[in-house]
Amino acid sequence: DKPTLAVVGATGAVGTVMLSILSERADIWGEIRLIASPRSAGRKLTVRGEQVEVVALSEEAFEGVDVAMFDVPDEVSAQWAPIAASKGAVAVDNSGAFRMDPDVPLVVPEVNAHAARVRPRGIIANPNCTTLSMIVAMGALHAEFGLSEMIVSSYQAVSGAGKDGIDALREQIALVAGTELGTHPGDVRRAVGDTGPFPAPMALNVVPFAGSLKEDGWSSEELKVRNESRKILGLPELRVTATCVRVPVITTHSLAVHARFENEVTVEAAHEILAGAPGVVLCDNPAEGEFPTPADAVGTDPTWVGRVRRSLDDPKALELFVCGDNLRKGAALNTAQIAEVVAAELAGGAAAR
Ligand code: 11C
Repeated sequence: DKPTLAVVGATGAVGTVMLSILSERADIWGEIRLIASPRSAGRKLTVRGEQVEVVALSEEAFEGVDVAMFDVPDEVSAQWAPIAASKGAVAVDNSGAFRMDPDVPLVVPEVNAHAARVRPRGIIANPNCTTLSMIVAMGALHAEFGLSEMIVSSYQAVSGAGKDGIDALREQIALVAGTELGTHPGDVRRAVGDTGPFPAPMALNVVPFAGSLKEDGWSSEELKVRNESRKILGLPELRVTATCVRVPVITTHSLAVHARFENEVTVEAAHEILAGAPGVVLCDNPAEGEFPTPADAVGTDPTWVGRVRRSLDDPKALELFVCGDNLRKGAALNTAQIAEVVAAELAGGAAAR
């Protein structure tokens, strides 16, 4: 029998992308049950070309479910993923609620698929989209050269803040289009007025803050990049510094990475590794204007890597620019891939709980 999959948060920004990804990938699932808040119950959504009615989140909704994906806010996952697990499902959670729990593996199948098998709580966590947008490429380079430090600057799309973020940027672009704004201090801010979920205008601007403020001036996003990279790569002492910046892009996060390794590196060797790494596309020919940009990477599955250079002052360090769709590999696709790893394991009969 094919396993039963539940998608919790089916109507949200990531949930919507999830339904199209489930419709595109190999059809390994029996029933796909769509679960959302009671206010969305009864709506019909299309998955695998069929209309499926959304059911309200409840304990009974998890009856007979083998794998339950959660694309919901942290507090909803914190409450409901353990309930799904207690009902016998493996919960694959895309929120931040369990990522740093030592009893919950944090999985990127191209990097550490093996970790998914050890899940004492019956929960597997999916990383933050910013970490995910670079970690497949960094995992491949680490496997060859041994990573010792990363200094990261992100250029994050507004859809990382959900549908409200997309709506805010679209409205702001409409307000500034065709004007001469952007030439005097504060003119864009006054024209835009309410900045929505962002702490400053997003149109005609870049904003050096994403997430919430944590200790010593770090943002939650910057700490997630550090902590999650360490856990996924199995390098608890890895030196990681991130500065997370929001840019006026709808979808696809970009990151500039300074990566230092245990061993000397060459651009040629890095190119060869990246070109052969599953889930990575090398796009690095600046003489021909070829490098990744969010406008070209959006809607695609791989991690796009370009601008690979060896640091001029350090033969052990590389500079690179990476783009990844934050709603696909950054969220829904990675969750779907983890669920597929679990389904394959269940089919093999190897219980891991
Ligand atoms: C953003 N990366 O771009 C965030 C959104 O921990 O899953 C995802 C937050 C998370 O705003």
